[in-house]
Formats: sequence, C-alpha cells, structure tokens
Amino acid sequence: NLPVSELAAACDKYPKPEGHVYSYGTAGFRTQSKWLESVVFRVGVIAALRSKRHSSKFIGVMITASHNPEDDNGVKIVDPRGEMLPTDWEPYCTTIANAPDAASFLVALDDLCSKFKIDVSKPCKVIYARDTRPSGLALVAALQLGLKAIGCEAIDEGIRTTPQLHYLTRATNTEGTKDDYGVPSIPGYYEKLANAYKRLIRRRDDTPLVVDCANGVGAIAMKELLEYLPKDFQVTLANTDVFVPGVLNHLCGADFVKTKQELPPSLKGVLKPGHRGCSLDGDADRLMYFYLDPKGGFHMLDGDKIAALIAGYFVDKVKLCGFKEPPRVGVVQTAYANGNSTKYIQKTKGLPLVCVSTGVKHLHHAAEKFGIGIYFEANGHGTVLFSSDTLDTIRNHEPQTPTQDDNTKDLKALVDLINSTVGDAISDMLLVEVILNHLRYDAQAWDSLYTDLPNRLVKVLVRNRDEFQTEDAERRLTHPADLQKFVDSQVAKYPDGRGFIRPSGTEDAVRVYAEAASRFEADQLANYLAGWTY
Ligand code: 16G
Ligand code: ZN
Repeated sequence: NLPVSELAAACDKYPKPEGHVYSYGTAGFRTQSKWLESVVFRVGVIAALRSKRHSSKFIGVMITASHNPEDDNGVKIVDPRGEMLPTDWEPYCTTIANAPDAASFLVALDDLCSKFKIDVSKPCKVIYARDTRPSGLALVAALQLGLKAIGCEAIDEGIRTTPQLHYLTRATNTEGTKDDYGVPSIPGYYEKLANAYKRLIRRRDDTPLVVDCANGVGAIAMKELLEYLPKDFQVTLANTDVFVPGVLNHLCGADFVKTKQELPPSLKGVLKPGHRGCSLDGDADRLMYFYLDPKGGFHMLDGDKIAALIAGYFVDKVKLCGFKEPPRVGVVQTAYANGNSTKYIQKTKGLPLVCVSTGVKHLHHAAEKFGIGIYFEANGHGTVLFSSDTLDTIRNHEPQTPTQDDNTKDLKALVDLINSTVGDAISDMLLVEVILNHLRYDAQAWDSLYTDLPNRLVKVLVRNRDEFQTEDAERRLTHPADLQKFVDSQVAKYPDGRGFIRPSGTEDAVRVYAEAASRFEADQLANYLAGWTY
C-alpha cells in the first residue's frame, strides 16, 4: 500500500493555492513559478508511480519553462526511453494537481493506481534536472519531498538542458542492454556527440559560428561541449549570462528569432554578414539559424529549413550506402510549416510527408512510422528517429564498395550524433554543421533550397479557448460553427494563401496563422482572421 501518512503529511507542507486550476498540457504543467510548488511536489509522486508501473525503470522529471519568461516555470515527466508521458496519464496528472487537500490527493492517487493497475509494492526510481531559472531550487525541494514521501530512489542531475535529461533517462535505463543508448552521464553525452562529430566532419575552413545561448542553460552546455570538440570548431558564444536576473530569453533566443523574425539586438556587430548564427531557447531544445546578407538584411533559417536540409541529405546518404532494402525516409511537420517547405520536401525531393497536431508527442509518434523519420516544428524543435529495423539494417550491412563503406560509417556516426529522445538544439546544431560541411553549403546556399512564403502569426486572447476545436491536424476548425467558412472565404482571396486558427495548448489564447505570396497580403490575411476571432 501507499505510505498514506507520509504522503498526507508532505502534501500538507505544500498546500494547493486556492482557486488556481492546473492542467497537464503539451509541455507538462507550466505557469508562473509562484503557483508551482504544490504541483511539483505531486509530480514527484506521480513520476514515482509511473516508475512502479514501468517495472521500476527510471522516469525523468524536468523543471523548466523553456522559452517562456524567467518568472514562469514548469515541470514535465519523461518516460523510460526519453519520450513524453503518454496522453492517457495526462488527465490523471491534472486531477492530482488540482486536488484541494491531502485527503482528495490520496483519493486521486488511488484512482491512478487502479486505472493503470500499478503494483505499489514495487521499487521506484526518478532522475531529475532543472534549467537556470532562480525558482528552480525551491521547486526541486518540493519535488524531493514528494519523492521522499513515497520512498523513491532519486538522482539529482542539477542544472541541465531538457534534452540532456531525456538522454540521461534513456541511457540510464538501457545501460548494458542491446539498446544501450550511451554512457549514462553528462561526460558520456558530450563524448558521444563529439566523437560522432569528429568522425563526420571533413576539413573545416569555415567562418566562425555565432551561438546565441538565450542566457540559459544552453550556455553552460555549450561551454562544456567545446572541451570535447576539436579546436577548429570555431564558435563565438553570445548571451551567456546565466545567473544575471531578468535576462533569460529576453530579446534573444530561438523563440525571439522565430516570432520577431529579426536579429537579437545583442548580436549586432557580433554576427558578420555571410556568417552563420543560431539561437537556442531557454532549455536548449529549440534551434533557429540565421545569417545577414552583404547588405545586412536578416534571413532566418527555421525548423522547416533545417528539416529540408536534413531530409535531402539523408535521402541521398541512404542511396550511397547501397542497402538491399533501404529504409524509408519521411518527414513530419505541423500546420505551421511553411507551404514552400512542404512543396520542396514533397515535390522537389519526392519524400513522404505527414502533417500532425502541434506538440512534440504528436510529431515524435508520427515519425516513428518511418525507417528514418525527420520531424521538426517551424519553431525549431525537432530531431531524427531511426526505427529498430533501420538500426539493424545499418548494423548488418555489408558494403560492396569503398564508397558504400564510407557512407555506411557516416550513417552510423549520424545515429550517434543525433539525440533521438527529443529535439536537442546542440545535437541539431552539430548535425546542421556537419551537413553544410559535407555539401559545401554556406548559409545562403542552404537558404536557397526554397524561398519561404511570407507569413504572420498573431496571438488573440480569448476567454475560453476550449470553444475552439479543430480537425485535420489543426488545419480546420469544427467549432465555433461557421468560423471555418469565414476562414475559407478569406483565404480564397489570396494567391498562395493559407490560414488557420487553433487554440493554444499552453496559454489562454488562440493562434492565427496566415501565409500568402507577399508580406503585405500575409499580414492582411492574418489580421482579418484575427479580427473575426474577437
Ligand atoms: C509546447 C510544445 C511545442 C509546441 C508549443 C506550442 C513540447 C515539448 N513543446 O512548447 O512543441 O510548439 O507547445 O504551443 O511538446 P501552443 O500550443 O501554445 O501554440
Ligand atoms: Zn524549449
């Protein structure tokens, strides 16, 4: 049985704030940090139960609010293979977080245990980390109390990027097995990436790369990684003020670049025309590239451009290996993907492509259906998945020529370079650098794969976002009645026009997206659509 009195006593130390309603959404629980202590305490208990459910494997807990403001924070649960918590647990998490007192908290835990047939007598293990937010320390204390109350073995990984925690969770669980994912330590993570990078990179006589670390945990990880990389990997790290209050994600980082579509002011004069720059977000799971043209004009290379680059590269790589049955390379996008990126991947490259709802769990799931599945959100979150069949194919392949041999070795190293557990800005950055190096592309050559259709994203605050319901991977509304008809009638007026309205999964707002042949038209369409929503 559950240690009821310990759990009740601990629960009373972190009373749920009255009137506040929590929901386990796309990114776990996320809100202003001052509301989160009771939630994080309870997540500790849930994670321990999830471990019991999973034959006592390690479950990950990450405390972060990613690209959101510094005063926010959040918490999410990571499954044994580094994946997101399955959606059927989400409503139980929500109920447990909202239980008004210790007695109802215990009832909600019992419901979870009976629903998922959890054997509470099993041992449990949790591994956790947090980003650099000042509120993280108090939240870790709450988490620790939850873990202690239920008698959970725990590993504190301190301040780490979200993808590092995903890596550690999977590597810890697979150590010494057939699916061994790597040495389950932070040095093990850096060594895995750096060794793969060294195998892959050809002579590097390139311009230095500027990395905007968003003043977050990515700055720490980048500095540590550089110790493992060859000295000719020339980078300039910017926005590395990790412990200066108020600067995290402020006027910098991947989300700033994607939403403003401009250079972070702190990079003016740092990024030279023709050179590449990239921005990480606050927990280093999103990546945006960009460059300045000779006239100083800003050009963004977003998640779609990254996906196009990677997909084209992999499809050619696979051909060069000479497999008898080559793995099927496919791409997963969301409704936000630029129309011309979709066209490029499907028409120019002839690759299968599917569109799914926003959120990593949807993309990840769809990408698992390909032999090599490349998924990216336009916002820069993404990775590449290799099916177990594909891994077997690569492992057992007997190349017939030196070229095939060389390319197969490359492919093996690419598997190691990529953090397949979740989008990882640092691993993705190394992957992009390797591909550009192999193709001898500079930023402009990469950018010219296709031209982005001008687009605009508008946020509209609404009283109840639940009134907005969608179908067809969030591309069409079913509710409110007739709103989709209005969207269709507006979109039809614009050449290359496309637009949709979807409820946010993380804020009380709906998002309106529009793209069209010109900047003026994209803005106009977005504004019309947003106007109706009011
Ligand atoms: C979360 C998602 C991200 C998505 C965003 C959309 C994960 C780990 N993160 O941050 O992938 O793009 O939500 O937010 O799934 P929205 O629903 O508010 O537009
Ligand atoms: Zn993030």
